[in-house]
Amino acid sequence: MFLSSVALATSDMNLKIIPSEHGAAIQIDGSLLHYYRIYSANSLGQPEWTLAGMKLGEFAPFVWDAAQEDIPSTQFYRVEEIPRAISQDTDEDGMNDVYELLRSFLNPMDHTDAQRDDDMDQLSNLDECQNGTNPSLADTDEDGVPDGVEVLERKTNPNDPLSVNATLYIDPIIGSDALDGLSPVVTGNSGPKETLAAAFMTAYTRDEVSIATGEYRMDVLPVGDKSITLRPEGTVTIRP
Ligand SMILES: [Ca+2]
Ligand SMILES: [Ca+2]
Ligand SMILES: [Ca+2]
Ligand SMILES: [Ca+2]
Repeated sequence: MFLSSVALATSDMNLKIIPSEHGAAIQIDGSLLHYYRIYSANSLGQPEWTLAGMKLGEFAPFVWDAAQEDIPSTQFYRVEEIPRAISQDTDEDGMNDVYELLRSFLNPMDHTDAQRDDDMDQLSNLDECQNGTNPSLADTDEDGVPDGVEVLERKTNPNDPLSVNATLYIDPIIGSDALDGLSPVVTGNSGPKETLAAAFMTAYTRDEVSIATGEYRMDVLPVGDKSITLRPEGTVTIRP
């Protein structure tokens, strides 16, 4: 393996070529305050350097081994040092390089991971980055309501467990179980549920259920172990 390295950065970063089980590797005397972009080229005269890898600085000198990264070994390498505090977004996917490097399932050189939903909570990884939620945990604040439901449906704070409370509405006249239950009036997909069962099924613990005047059937109510507050708004009759 033939390695050459040219430091681009403003600091006096120390690079060394060291032996590795694949031939040779670059040892970077990095710092925790920086991250590094490693470029490769087939000849030093080549005008375009190709981005071959990225790595966070570590406490001690660390090694970047081209063979382990599946990069051809007969190349020249160049290392660029960038302060973490002014992280760039190399793949231009909206998530900055340091955010991605800190999470092993993200790749700062692949923009397609921004639209993936790795924890299946309805928020893409980019949405999670922008909302400050955990992209590998479906319910960041552990209040029982998934991140996607909080951000997209309820407009509650996904990072505050006390923001879980929502009022669900039921109305036997204007309601429909196809609506989301989050509004007392019908606008688009929003509006009251029609049945007690549908409202209780949709509710999360610490929600209130506002029950409009009217007659309701006593369904088998799927409350489970939820703790829900019921608020009758007038004369509510429940018949078998
Ligand atoms: Ca990115
Ligand atoms: Ca997600
Ligand atoms: Ca999440
Ligand atoms: Ca939550």
